[in-house]
Amino acid sequence: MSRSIEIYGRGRLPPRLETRLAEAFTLHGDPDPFPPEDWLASHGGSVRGLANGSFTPLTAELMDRLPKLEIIASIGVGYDMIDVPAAKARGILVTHTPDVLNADVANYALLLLLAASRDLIHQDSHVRSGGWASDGPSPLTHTLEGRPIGIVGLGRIGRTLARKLEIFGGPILYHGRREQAGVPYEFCPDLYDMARRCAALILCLPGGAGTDGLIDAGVLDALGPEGILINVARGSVVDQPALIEALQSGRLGRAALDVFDDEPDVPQALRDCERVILSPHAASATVETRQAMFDLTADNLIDYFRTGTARTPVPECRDMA
Ligand code: NAP
Ligand code: 8YV
Repeated sequence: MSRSIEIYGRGRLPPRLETRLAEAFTLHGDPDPFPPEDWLASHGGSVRGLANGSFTPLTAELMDRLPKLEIIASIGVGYDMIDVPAAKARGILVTHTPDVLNADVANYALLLLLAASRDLIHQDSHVRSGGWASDGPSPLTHTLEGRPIGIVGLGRIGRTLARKLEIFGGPILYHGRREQAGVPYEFCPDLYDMARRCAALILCLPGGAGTDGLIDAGVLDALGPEGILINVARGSVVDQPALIEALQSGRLGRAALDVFDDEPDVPQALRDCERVILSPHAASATVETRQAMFDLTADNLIDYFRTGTARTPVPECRDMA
């Protein structure tokens, strides 16, 4: 690979990715989360590739300051923080890291579902606090066996999760913009109807303008006081104030959230709420899966500059790779 190719590593790159990119290219680290004027003036004109953390917004304005940019390699499968139409309009290819994280993200959704339904956090504190010894066992919970479970977004992660949910023996329903061919699960075109029928809803769809606030007060009410909401997708897909209201009032049973509106800031009202399990966007955070994501990010950049073709362009850019 050629050292004459300059790559901009945005956000704090993980060491494994940094090492691979530094071996192949001239790698510029991020000066501060946002590049100051003097950095842009000295490097902006020569950067040809960019590795972007999936929480870091990448705007048209920044692309305009990088006139030689050819490829943005996003570290993660969700790319809602990148202005893809603006990138395409400038001839910039965008790649992401699909599939390599399906199993661990699905496993984490399952973990959150089981923990919420069996009240695991409270069971743990009941023992630690001495409550078990002083007051006896904690209240009974509800089983998931044979209960209907709904997945919103039956894509790569959603399908992986659906297969794992089959162990509970209940109906698996899904909602999306269209029915999927060849899956043994029931398609529900009406999200409210699906929420009414399900014991739990698990969100596995992309963030961004098309899904903003899709899970609104009506969906939460349909899920109801015994219902469980699991979000491993993006905070933006849920109306967060409506969720807080539904949890506080008991109109929604429980929630377990890996993602939030304004990460890493989580509203105090959620942090104070006993009906919710909170997780710091950790669904893909295993050593093995993160290594696979970092390697795929590096491979996309290396392959692109070696052959002109990247391994995993985002769907909107497949005609460019
Ligand atoms: P995917 O294969 O593209 O699947 C997304 C699914 O969402 C598709 O089946 C799509 O079906 C559905 N969908 C899209 N727009 C929709 C809408 N407006 N309403 C309802 N359904 C819609 O993506 P994936 O690889 O499974 O990843 C899904 C998302 O998970 C990512 O975009 C990311 O935001 C999130 N994620 C989070 C973590 C984490 O750490 N918590 C890790 C990885 C991924 P239709 O086209 O039929 O509607
Ligand atoms: C990661 C994610 O936490 O892939 C995604 O869309 O949200 C997660 O896998 C993130 O990408 C880490 O960079």
